[in-house]
Amino acid sequence: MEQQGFTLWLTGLSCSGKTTISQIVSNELRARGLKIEVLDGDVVRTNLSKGLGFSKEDRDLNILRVGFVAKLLTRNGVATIVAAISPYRLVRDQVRLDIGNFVEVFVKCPIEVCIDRDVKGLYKKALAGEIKNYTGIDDPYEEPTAPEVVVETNIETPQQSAAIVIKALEHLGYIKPQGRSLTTEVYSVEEEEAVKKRLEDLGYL
Ligand code: ADX
Repeated sequence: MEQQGFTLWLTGLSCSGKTTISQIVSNELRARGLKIEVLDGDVVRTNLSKGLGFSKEDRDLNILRVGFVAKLLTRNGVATIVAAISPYRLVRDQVRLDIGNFVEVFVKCPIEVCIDRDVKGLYKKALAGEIKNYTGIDDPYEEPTAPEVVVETNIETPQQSAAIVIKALEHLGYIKPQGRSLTTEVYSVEEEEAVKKRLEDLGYL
């Protein structure tokens, strides 16, 4: 059977864990033999969206461009993973409609934890007023109202969050269920229980 394309869209604050989860998920899907492309905000902004800033207009334009590419890939059977803050609900819903096979993942993490992580030191600059319009500081983030998946990266390990995403894709019928994950199968009994509990909460078990 030919692979069905879909777009897995990870939205969430900066430092919430979108890139980390997208890497684990893409490795797992690749290991299962799927064709994969990852469109990561940080990378896209160095080429496809080079020159765009962080006003609402520029962010929406960025998301529409990424959405357009994701649509082309999706209709050609590629498992497409997008990792972008995508803070505005309306444009996220617009690309959802346009793409069709769309799985929205809310990568949820309290802003305090994101500030604590501050991988690139940009929150520090934003809090010092050196960067303006930083998402979560002085710029909005509109949480999804009906995402297909929610992962909580302040209480789950990246492996657990990735496992929840994979299970959701299986549940939604985009990928074939597989007894054992090839790359996410590294957690303990306690972690396995936590994943199971989350999937039950999501209504997937
Ligand atoms: S989006 O809002 O248009 O979806 P995107 O995911 O592409 O954002 O880019 C976010 C990345 O840009 C962050 O990871 C961060 O490194 C960097 N960045 C620079 N300025 C800002 C800002 N004002 N707000 C958010 N992220 C910023």
